[in-house]
Amino acid sequence: MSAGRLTLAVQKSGRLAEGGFDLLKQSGVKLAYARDALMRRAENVPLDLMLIRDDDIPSFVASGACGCGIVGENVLAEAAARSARVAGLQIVQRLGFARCTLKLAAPLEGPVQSVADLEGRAIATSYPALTAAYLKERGITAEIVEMGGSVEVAPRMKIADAICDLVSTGATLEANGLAAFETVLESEAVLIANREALNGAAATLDLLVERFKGVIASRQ
Ligand code: PRT
Ligand code: ZN
Repeated sequence: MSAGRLTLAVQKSGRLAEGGFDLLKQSGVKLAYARDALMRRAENVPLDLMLIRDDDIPSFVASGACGCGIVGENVLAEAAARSARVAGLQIVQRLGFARCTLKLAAPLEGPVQSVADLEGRAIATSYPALTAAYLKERGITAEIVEMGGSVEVAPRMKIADAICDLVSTGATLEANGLAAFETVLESEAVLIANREALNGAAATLDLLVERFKGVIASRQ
């Protein structure tokens, strides 16, 4: 990371990458061609992109490896529940894309139809810290089964009685015979920053935020 240049962590590929690159393009940021798979340099702004998995973005920003990053609130909240350093990061700007909701869901007409029915049951999720915090707040004791993906198959495979997973259109739940009964977290992409790790590039962050705001306003 060179002094005076801002490093922005962006998902390498996926839903956040798509929206993130669109936003940067519409904000007038021109990226230089690069063979480097990890870093992309902007030509017309003192900005470098670091392309990583979305799950790694909160810790890269918290550690100061990147001054700022674009991440889903779901990933940020899960990481913040595990790390005080991540919990101390600031959301600088809400970005209005990659909207989704972390929901509790269970098989239609099964024994779990409400939060109270979760007592003593098993819940599959990729968000164990958020799920545990939610259950604790409601005084419910349940087993959390952590899964890296394909959480929606867990009830059918008898791995769990319910799931806590991201929903956008609801098509995945429907295709798997599941119905949502509770919202745990509403999420969208957000710009997070570590003000202590800006490396002399605070003005670039301000410029980026102003341009992002302009693009977001023009979309409404
Ligand atoms: O490789 P990497 O770890 O970077 O990518 P990833 O596979 O973890 O993430 P990716 O690209 O799938 O999602 C990145 C972020 O996009 C998430 O962390 C959310 O902030 C946001 N997002 C928005 C979503 C969805 N919508 C979404 N629908 N992330 C995942 N889903 C999945 C969900 O898990 C479920 O399997 O889509 C399915 C449900 O979609 P519907 O439309 O059928 O309801
Ligand atoms: Zn991920």
